[in-house]
Amino acid sequence: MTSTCSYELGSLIDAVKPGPLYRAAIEEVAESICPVIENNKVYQKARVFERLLIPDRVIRFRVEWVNDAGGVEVDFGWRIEHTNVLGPYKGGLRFHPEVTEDTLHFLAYEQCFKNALTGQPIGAGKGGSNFDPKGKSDNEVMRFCQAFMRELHRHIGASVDVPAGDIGVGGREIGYLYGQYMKITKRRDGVMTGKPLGLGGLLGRNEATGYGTVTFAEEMLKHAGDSMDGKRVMISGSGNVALYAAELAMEKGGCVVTMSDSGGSVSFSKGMTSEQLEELIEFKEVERGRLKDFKGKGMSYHPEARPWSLVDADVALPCATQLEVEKDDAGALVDRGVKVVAEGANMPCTHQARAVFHKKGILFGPGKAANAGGVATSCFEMHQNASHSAWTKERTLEKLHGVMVDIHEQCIAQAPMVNGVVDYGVGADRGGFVKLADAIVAMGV
Ligand code: NDP
Ligand code: 2IT
Repeated sequence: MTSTCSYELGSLIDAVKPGPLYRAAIEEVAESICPVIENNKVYQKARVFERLLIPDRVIRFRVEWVNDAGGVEVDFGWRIEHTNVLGPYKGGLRFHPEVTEDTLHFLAYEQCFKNALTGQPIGAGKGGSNFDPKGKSDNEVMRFCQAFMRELHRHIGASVDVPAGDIGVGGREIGYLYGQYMKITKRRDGVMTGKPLGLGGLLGRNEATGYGTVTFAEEMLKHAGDSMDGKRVMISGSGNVALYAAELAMEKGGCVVTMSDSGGSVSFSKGMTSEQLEELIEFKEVERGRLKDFKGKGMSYHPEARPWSLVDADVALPCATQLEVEKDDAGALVDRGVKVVAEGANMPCTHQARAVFHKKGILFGPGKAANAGGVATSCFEMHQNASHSAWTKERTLEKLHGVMVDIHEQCIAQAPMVNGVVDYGVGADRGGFVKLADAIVAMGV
């Protein structure tokens, strides 16, 4: 890929020795932005690409806590503060047994470009732990979160570093984390976003990522002279992003035909009804159940299956995790009739899957653009907290809509056409990069 770039990026990437996920994220961006750097001596002189490869700092710590049986548990904790050139470090925390430093490096890097695209004053970071909340009691989750914050509180601040949720970290976890922060520091300054409403959370933040993804997909459809109305929509995941993507897709006249979790997928022969979605939200958010135990009319459960080959669809929204759409899955999506893919998750489609979409003329909305509504709305929560005010849900959702339309426009402005379709992947990378690069140049060395 970088072999065609006259500005030598390949060896710079090798020097950083990224893990496989971080390497995939870097290489994708490098390919997109190479022409921008080649044509800009100022960026070359300031070495902006290199300066974005190495995070400002990586904080790694031990999290020790006591389980319900009285045993001592020990986990890793991380916070990667990637760049604060555009604003305070900003990005979620992920609690999942497969989390490694490589996972968080890739997520923090993606966050740089995504946050830049939002047009909000936010830098980029990511954190988390290999702790697995699944199967843990509420008290165990609380004790883990308190232990995590015992160290994290030293590093964060409302204008320094503002964490939020991600996989395995929702309102419950943010409540425990922020509660512990308040106890230790006696501050209630909104240092985390995605907070429960009583702790200063924002109406609409819960919905924001999924709603934003659907809004982005709809903008892609509109640009191609179409709409969401009547479309069959395949969704993966059944967590925060997936559930609210389903809600807005249905509100816009779409017919949701699949959902999934790490155990398998469900398909809906005539589309999920709004009653079923309401039950699923309760089942997942409150009862914390598994999809295999979620039963309903017109539903089939497919153990250990991804959704992509199960049913015909027009639109696919991967909203679970990274690398969940591989080359063969992309082929299956094409065979099933999908014309638009928008990533609710971070990097769910592999490079090879993206190549299939490009070759087949499928419209592809990368996560950096399509799921940016979550972090943009987090920034609204920061505004709300800093101004000691209370926003209405309508105000939040209206502003979220504006941000997503604007990101779509930025992508269009920067994107080349490939096989007659807009290359949103390149558009998003270039749009985010130029903002970061200009700020890095302005900052000096
Ligand atoms: P949740 O923890 O709420 O939900 C995650 C969903 O994905 C669950 O259904 C989970 O199933 C499934 N999942 C997780 N890991 C795997 C896996 N290895 N294989 C198959 N399924 C899996 O997380 P979110 O909805 O918040 O996050 C989903 C994605 O969206 C992530 O990529 C995240 O980085 C991204 N994102 C989230 C934002 C947010 O605001 N929350 C903002 C922007 C992006 P199970 O319960 O069985 O594990
Ligand atoms: O990947 C993401 O953008 C998130 N998990 C949300 C980050 C945030 O700070 O709201």
